[in-house]
Amino acid sequence: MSLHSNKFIPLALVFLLAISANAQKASSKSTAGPLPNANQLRWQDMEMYAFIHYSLNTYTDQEWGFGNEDPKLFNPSQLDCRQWARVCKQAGMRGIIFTAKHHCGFCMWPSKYTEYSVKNSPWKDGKGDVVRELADACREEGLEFAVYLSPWDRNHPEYGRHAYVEYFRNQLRELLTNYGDIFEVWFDGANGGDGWYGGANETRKIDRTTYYEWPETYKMIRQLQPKCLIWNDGSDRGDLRWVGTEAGNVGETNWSLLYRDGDVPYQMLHYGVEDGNVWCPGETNTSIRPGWFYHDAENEHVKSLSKLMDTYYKSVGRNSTLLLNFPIAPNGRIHPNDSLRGIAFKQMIDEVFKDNLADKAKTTHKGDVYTIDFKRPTAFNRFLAEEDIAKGQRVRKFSLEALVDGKWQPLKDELVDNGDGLTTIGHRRIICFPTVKATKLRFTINSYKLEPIIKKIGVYLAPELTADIPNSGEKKSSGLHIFFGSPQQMFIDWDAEQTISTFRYLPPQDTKDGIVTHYTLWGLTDWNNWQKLATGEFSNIVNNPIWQTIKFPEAKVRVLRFEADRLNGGTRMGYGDIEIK
Ligand code: FUL
Repeated sequence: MSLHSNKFIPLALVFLLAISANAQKASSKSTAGPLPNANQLRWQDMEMYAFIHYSLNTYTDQEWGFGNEDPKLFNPSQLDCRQWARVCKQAGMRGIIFTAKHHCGFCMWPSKYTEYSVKNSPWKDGKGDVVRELADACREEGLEFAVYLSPWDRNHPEYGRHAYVEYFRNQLRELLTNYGDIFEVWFDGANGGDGWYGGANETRKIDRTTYYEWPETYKMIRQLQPKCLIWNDGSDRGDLRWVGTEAGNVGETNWSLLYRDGDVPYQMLHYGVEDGNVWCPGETNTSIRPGWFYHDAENEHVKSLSKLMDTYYKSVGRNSTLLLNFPIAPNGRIHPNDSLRGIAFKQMIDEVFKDNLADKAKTTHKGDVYTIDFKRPTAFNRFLAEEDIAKGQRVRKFSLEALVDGKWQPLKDELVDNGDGLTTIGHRRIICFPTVKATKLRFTINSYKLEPIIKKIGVYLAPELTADIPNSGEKKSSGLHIFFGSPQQMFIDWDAEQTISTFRYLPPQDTKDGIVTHYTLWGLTDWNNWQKLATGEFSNIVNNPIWQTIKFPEAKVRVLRFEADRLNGGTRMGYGDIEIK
């Protein structure tokens, strides 16, 4: 029973329950709950691995292709999978998950089940196979290899009917049979509805819970690759779960458990469930730059080192793994801005954790209290603890105190907004706080499901990282004159005619209502004739609410009208910022 969830328990009873809970912490009947299997344990130890997004989108400057893009666009001049593997390795990644097929349906290997693949591209005269080259490069670099195969396929004529499910399974069989060991399969749940679908050009929605016949597909995966982990976004329970956001963080409370059945709303994805009946740990996925695919316009927006470190603490440091995306540029290589930042990221992790101050101190352990005695005042700002998760995830709550000038001071996690953030440990928990100079550190486990088994304790002094500003380059549109003609029409007017060719939209950052998913942009010079400048969709804007860029042929306008043809939710268009160039 959770004391917090029931507002109607009389106060006296709350008090009694609290006393008995405190006295016992874990009752004799408690269990640790479900345990991880060998695959999940091995996966958790990988800690960081890379995503690579590369497809026709790379050549059309899109995040989601419609399914009718020409395979001839795929003709990289310097495609080099070894460069990708080397960069990922130096960035501390232990494996690579590759977009073998994204939502547009274009296959990066010459599948025998479709013509929509590299075999009809000019690259290597149609004889190339990117999946093969990357699988080989990973093996050479000692990295594990995995595939992303989008269930939603905007190219396939049969999408939405049973025949497509057979096709999808055939493709998966090719990937799981011909490319050696695959450590994970990634089945993205996105389905925006509309697509080319072999020329039908229509909207096809499916029932995520039944359409793909996952149990049958899972059986095939287990047979072909018994060590492969299944990632499936909220549908039939796989071995791993999404954490509900692509921003690169999981909840500070992060249980590796879910309920076997039923829907998985954001709260469960982000925090797991304490009394879940199946082990389903969270994998934190995010990109090293705003989008998943490469866009020239984002070259100066590669995430800063402090942002990447923040992501590390909020993923690996919160009982999760980090799946960090590196997009491939049109020339077929990882852009130098991304590779340099990735390598600096790994160096910074090594720097922070190179010297465990607890190793030189004396640690005593009495009951649920660990005391680390440094003997003399010692500066530190990071605390790390690991549970032996093979025996389950047990710790609910702990506290940390530093002995400074003879007084015990409580420490809290500075990366959380509410409370002290000292909840759940699991595979690894890292707590960040401002530097203290203390002679002792006290770590007390206040509440647990079953007697905790702590495998490791670490205390570190991380260097200050103040030089870079996360999200630099994001400006406020204070100079623009914006007004709404109706709830879904934004007007921007200038005193004098402007020559423009780019419109940028930052969706609202604090809500998913009002996010524009489909738009039309109009320009006006004379108050009479509206000229259509652009129309389209903002792909993946709901899960990844980043700046969206619309480019159009140069136009002279006095007034611009930005219309929401579709909103994600709500009735009013929302925005975080607008930029026009
Ligand atoms: C999303 C997809 O729609 C994006 O395009 C990207 O592949 C990301 C990793 O998952 O949901």
